[in-house]
Amino acid sequence: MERRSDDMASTSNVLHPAAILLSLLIMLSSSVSATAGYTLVSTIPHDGSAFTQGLEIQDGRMFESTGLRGHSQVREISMEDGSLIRSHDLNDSFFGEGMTLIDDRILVLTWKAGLILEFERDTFNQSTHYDIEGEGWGMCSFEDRIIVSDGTNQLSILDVITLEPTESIQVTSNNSDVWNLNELECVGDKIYANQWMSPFIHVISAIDGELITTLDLSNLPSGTSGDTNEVLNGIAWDEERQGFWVTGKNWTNMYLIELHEADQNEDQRDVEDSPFDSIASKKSLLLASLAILVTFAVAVYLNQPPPSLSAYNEDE
Ligand SMILES: [Ca+2]
Repeated sequence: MERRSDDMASTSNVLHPAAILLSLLIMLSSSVSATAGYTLVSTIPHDGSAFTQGLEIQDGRMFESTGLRGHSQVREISMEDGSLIRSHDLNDSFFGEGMTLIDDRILVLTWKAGLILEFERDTFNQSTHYDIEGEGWGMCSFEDRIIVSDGTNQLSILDVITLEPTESIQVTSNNSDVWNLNELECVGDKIYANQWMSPFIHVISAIDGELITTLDLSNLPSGTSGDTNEVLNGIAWDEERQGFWVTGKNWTNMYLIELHEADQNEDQRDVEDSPFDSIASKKSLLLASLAILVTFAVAVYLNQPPPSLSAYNEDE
């Protein structure tokens, strides 16, 4: 018993080289999955009465969909000063959600009505509608497919013409599901997703649903009323300015940000309040803890007390 307790004591004081190496490998792997950074490029006003659910830019024109029954609209917004150019009220029974544009079609999701509404882009006249299963939260589109979120960890893929579902993507991060996916933006081979009730935008592979990185926008000034529903929601890619416009529900500003997905921008470190605020930092802490546990387990498994302690035991 005494020898065993001595051996156990040795593992807590002396690290075997293999254990140290393993720990370093785990620590290094944790530093690879960094949080994305950003640079704030421009700020313009945003209608504080707009419960933003969808945001998209097409050919230098910005469109927005808003929610809440009796207040849901599809709108066109000036990208110069954020002013309202025109709007169309949705039926009072609809709670508007995300939106996307395909050529001259504007598609607007409804939350629980099981419908996607289609409007003519230049008249805002409703042209048709499509049935969907379940809830509608966010939407974006590539040339050949539409992506729809429903607040879960699943993204549905719809045909651009029929809006029939063709398949789905499960969004994961290191085999853990990523939930509450909301407003979306499709750019290149990636899907950018607001996470409901968080300041995060997740960057997701459109190929396999794997989380690539996460952007923490908690330092952007948000809504002014203190209402907890005033969360970040709304992301649109500005092709001309090569940045993302972001805003939130009832936010009074919109922000153009340049995204640094590899966290190579030192400025971002100044933007973050605390390293413990970011998902990546939390992940690093988790992995560091795991590294310590693995170190301990390997040392116990190897069961090799240091020479000094072995000598002490032999002397006994
Ligand atoms: Ca969008």
